[in-house]
Amino acid sequence: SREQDRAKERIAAELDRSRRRSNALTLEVLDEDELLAQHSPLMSPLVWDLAHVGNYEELWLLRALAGREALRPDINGLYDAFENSRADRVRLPLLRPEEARRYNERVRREVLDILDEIDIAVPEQRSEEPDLAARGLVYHLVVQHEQQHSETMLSTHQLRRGTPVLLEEPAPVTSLHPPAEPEVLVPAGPFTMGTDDTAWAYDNERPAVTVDLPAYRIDTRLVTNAEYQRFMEEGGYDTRRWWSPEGWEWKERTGASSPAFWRKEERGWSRRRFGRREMVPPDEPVQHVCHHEAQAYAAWAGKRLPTEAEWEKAARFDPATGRSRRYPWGDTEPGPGHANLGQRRLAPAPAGRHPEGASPLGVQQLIGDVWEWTSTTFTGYPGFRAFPYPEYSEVFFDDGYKVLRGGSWATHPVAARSTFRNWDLPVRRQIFSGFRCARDADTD
Ligand code: AVJ
Ligand code: FE
Repeated sequence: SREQDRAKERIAAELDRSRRRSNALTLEVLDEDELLAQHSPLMSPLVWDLAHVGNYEELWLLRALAGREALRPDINGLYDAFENSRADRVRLPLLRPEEARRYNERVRREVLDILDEIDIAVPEQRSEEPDLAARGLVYHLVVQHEQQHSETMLSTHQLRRGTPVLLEEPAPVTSLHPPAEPEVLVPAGPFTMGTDDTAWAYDNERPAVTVDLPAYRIDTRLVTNAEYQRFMEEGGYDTRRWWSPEGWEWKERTGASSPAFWRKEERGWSRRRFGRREMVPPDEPVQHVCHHEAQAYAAWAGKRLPTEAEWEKAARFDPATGRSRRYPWGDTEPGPGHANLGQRRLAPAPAGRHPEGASPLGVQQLIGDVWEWTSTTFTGYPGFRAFPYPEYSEVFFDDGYKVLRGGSWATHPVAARSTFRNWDLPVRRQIFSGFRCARDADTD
């Protein structure tokens, strides 16, 4: 059908776009030694991510969906994230960069060869159960997976030492329209959290559930570098009462006294960003803070982190209709005017750069810029069913991982929506993480 043809054209285009970005972050900018090297024990060698995305594509689109035999049974274990930890991957007999390129190209050729034959229509018997092929779900998962690894690769680039290799578009020269008020009141009442979408959503976003929240206030903007510096200058890192017990223990153990990659200069604070040293821009949202730092800042500010449900209600709920939207601005897909996504610039944008992306209540920058820490531990929604495999999200439930929301400047638009859930350990800060604060409605 015409509709399927169009959906398949989009799939082919998105697959191609993800691969261009994966290659641009690896084969095109670093030599073999750098691709094979481990730049940090927190991250895989870049050549692992590169072949892993191809191997994942082979697993889901050739073996699981089309029933093909394994192309390289000998390598599947190497690229299984659960068999080998990130720190150990450098010692595996990984495909060399040129072999990884050839392997990925072979997988992709076969994927495109059979795309025509796969039926991705919505089945007659409309089932609410997810199905690998229907609505293109498994293709969309593979596209999002590779885009997520391109963000992972960027974290590796940020940790890497040596000559800078990444280029970025210059910051746009536009006037800023920051929110008029620092926070908004979100009225009490139920809203729809999560989704029943079985075309793009991951299992952990399903099913849609009604959540009734008391009224609360949430910041209309992200916490900036200047604001965070005030916390630092007022002794934030030396004042135990702002920190949780685990947070204080983390701070004492690591000796942290600023966001990651910052350094004190005579003229103020500088930061290293993809190999270049620059002064910290005061108006940009703070990033590379861990959950503990975000929580301590919020306590110092007389506020707290939003819960995951509070974040999602702020990002979706339209008080005029009572309906939950897909994005803060509505249901249309993100364009460059809505949000800072997709690695166009390699940094978050100051408040007011994307007023078109505001929520109905006037909250800005919910999508893009920085992943926002919430106070919620990652778990399944009531009625959760693992799909297509428990290792995507279920094995991380109730294990101390904190939920992050909204996507960062490094997130591709196909993996950014108001129901999308990310998670990481509360001590991690190599990710592009920041936060905004919230508070109960009845505190002044
Ligand atoms: C959702 C970012 C936590 O990187 O561990 C990539 C995404 N899952 N490959 C991760 C993912 C499998 C995941 N996060
Ligand atoms: Fe992966």
